[in-house]
Amino acid sequence: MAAEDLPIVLYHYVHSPYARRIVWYLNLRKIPYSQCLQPPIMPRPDVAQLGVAYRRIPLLAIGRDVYLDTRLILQKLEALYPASAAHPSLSAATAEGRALHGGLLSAWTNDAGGLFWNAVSLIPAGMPGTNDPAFLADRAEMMGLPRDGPSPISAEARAGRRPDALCEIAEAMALLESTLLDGGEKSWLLGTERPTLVDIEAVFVFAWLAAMPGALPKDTMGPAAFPRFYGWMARFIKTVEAAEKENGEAAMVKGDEAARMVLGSAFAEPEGSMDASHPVVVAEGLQKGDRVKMWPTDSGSGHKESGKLVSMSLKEIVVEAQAKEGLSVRIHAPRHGYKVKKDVDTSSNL
Ligand SMILES: N[C@@H](CCC(=O)N[C@@H](CS)C(=O)NCC(=O)O)C(=O)O
Repeated sequence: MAAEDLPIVLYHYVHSPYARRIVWYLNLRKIPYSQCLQPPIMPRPDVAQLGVAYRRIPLLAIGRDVYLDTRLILQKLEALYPASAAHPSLSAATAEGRALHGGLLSAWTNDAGGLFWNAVSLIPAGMPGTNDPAFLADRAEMMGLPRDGPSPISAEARAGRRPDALCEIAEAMALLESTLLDGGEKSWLLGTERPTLVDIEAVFVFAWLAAMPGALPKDTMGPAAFPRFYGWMARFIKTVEAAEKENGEAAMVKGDEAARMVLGSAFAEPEGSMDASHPVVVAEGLQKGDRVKMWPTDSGSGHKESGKLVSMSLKEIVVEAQAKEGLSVRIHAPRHGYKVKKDVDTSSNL
């Protein structure tokens, strides 16, 4: 069965800037999907019943394959849903554009110390929900810290980092203003007629901040300071809102229904194989079928997938894990930012 015929389920919550990347993408390409809304803090039993330990948002299931991390999710959607008149591609047509969205921009925005992490420090003190002790304890756990210790994202801690974070974000706005948005009338960063993945990669952190009153100082970092940048961001928001309206809201499914959809499906991809020359495969002596643990290294590292290693390449790690009722799912993570190790605990599933 072609991937296009399988159900897509997005597990997310609406305020997640990472989830917005996927919602924008799906709407711009008019790819139908269902959404299973999740609480903003753990536990997430809807995800657990798939046999998935990952604690971050979003996750995307295509049939019985579950994809972690928006960087891999976007690549997979591009590969599994080839461009057609009904679903136009968002890939860049040029090598420079593909280099930007194929890794350079996503490292700039996502990796430790990148734009997303600085943006977290700019969340205004009074932002609803962010001072809730349960939220702070949850996010401390996500960062591998004691739940009851001083929070690295309390309003006070954020205020301490604010000046440096403002510099990082201002520098990033100035870079776009003076390079990709410089010169001539340009709607999108690559000068294309429609937005591309480059726009999605570059805009998501800024769009999140711009929607939080008080996050950015208007005088020094507003439209007067960066007119082309703000014009581009406003165009992008307008375009994705129009696409969302045109497609209608994605069907909402509860956790049990979502699990039935996922577990009752075929796999979206063939099983894949092990790249025998992969440096990690060689160093760890990994083989297909090994029982392994797999986890992200930047945050949420305490939540480790546990299952059977299915395939590994320079781009991706795939582990088969036990879901409910004796069924399994294949969990895909990008190699960048993830670790896989042989599991010495033989009581783990599969
Ligand atoms: N690199 C990941 C980052 C995802 C991420 O950090 N998501 C945030 C929400 S925006 C998260 O999961 N926060 C903790 C949580 O919701 O449990 C990706 O691209 O998907």
